[in-house]
Amino acid sequence: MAELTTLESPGLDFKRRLKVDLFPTIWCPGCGIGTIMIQLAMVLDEMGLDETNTILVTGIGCTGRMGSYMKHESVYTLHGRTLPVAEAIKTVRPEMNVIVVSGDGDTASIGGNHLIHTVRRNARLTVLCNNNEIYGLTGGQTGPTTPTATRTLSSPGGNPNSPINLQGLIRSSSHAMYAKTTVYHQLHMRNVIREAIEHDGFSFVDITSQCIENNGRRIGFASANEMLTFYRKTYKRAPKGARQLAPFEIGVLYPDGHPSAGDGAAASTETGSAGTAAARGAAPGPAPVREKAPVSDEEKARRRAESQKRLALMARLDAAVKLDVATGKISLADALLAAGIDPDAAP
Ligand SMILES: Cc1ncc(C[n+]2csc(CCOP(=O)(O)OP(=O)(O)O)c2C)c(N)n1
Ligand code: SF4
Ligand SMILES: [Mg+2]
Repeated sequence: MAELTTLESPGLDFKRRLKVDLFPTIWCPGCGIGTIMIQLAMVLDEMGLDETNTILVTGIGCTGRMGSYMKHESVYTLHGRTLPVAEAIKTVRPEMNVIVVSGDGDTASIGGNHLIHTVRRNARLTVLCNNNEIYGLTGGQTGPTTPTATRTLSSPGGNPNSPINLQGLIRSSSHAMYAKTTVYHQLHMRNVIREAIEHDGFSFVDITSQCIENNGRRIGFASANEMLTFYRKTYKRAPKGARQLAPFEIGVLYPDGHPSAGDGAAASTETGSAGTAAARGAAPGPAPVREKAPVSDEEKARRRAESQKRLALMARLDAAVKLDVATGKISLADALLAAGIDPDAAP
């Protein structure tokens, strides 16, 4: 049986990963966090990951509220302490998939020391960092990824400091995978979240997203839509084969020697946070290139059916085997064979 790997047509099945009865969420209208949650739910659903094999760990901040809206066991840790908690869970329950969802402040400021050492130890975790370049929850103070010169609640004259170089920090480990994406580039985000979960080592997805209320309006954006348009016009896919992402490039950087290394990014000597505010005055780039050719309705229906069949088959596997399939350790076909399940027989 051919291996089924589509991600393009998830349908609405991902809703089963969400506590929709708790909606509307606490997040401001137009906040980027909800988009990240939907994309994560889609990936989990596509991969067949559920509460039996996947745990979420979140920190304090607007981003940290995500755990309460998802149908997974989740730990709402102290501010800055997601990583030691996540690593402890992974240590005692290595068969579980552990996904950290945290803000840029939580991850790189108060949690920065943990980040250095979790990367160094190559903990088998995936971090989704909602990088809104601000302390959102507390009203919009300067954070570690706030670009230089950005006006914030705590730096009304403009941030005098340089943002932390997350890419460089993560890539200081020879094992870690680093991906950059944005809330505008939803298909790209979905694909890199999946790749990060599949990565056998520490993986970090740095997601530029909008905090319209406590950052965007202060730096001149009238709406969340304006911020998304800015991401669309400014961020470009990195060329294939490079080993570093330039500012405003999205892509994936794998460890050296990884089969996919060299597929993701552009060569550049510049690093660090690209900077929403700093780039506001820059001339807009050329019109963005579509991420993929349009897909016909027939093709979408075929992929949806394929995806549903995969999910139905995944549901018949033990949780541990399901996790191995979802993270690419074995193929679905091999797992079914080992379990004595005929993929073409009715369940
Ligand atoms: C130990 C501790 N220090 C400080 C705070 C106050 N605090 C709560 S959230 C937060 C920053 C949130 O920013 P970020 O992590 O980027 O998350 P966002 O709200 O932007 O999603 C701070 C400083 C706290 N709750 N606990
Ligand atoms: S304050 Fe900012 S990050 Fe927090 S919910 Fe509102 S828009 Fe989102
Ligand atoms: Mg933040």
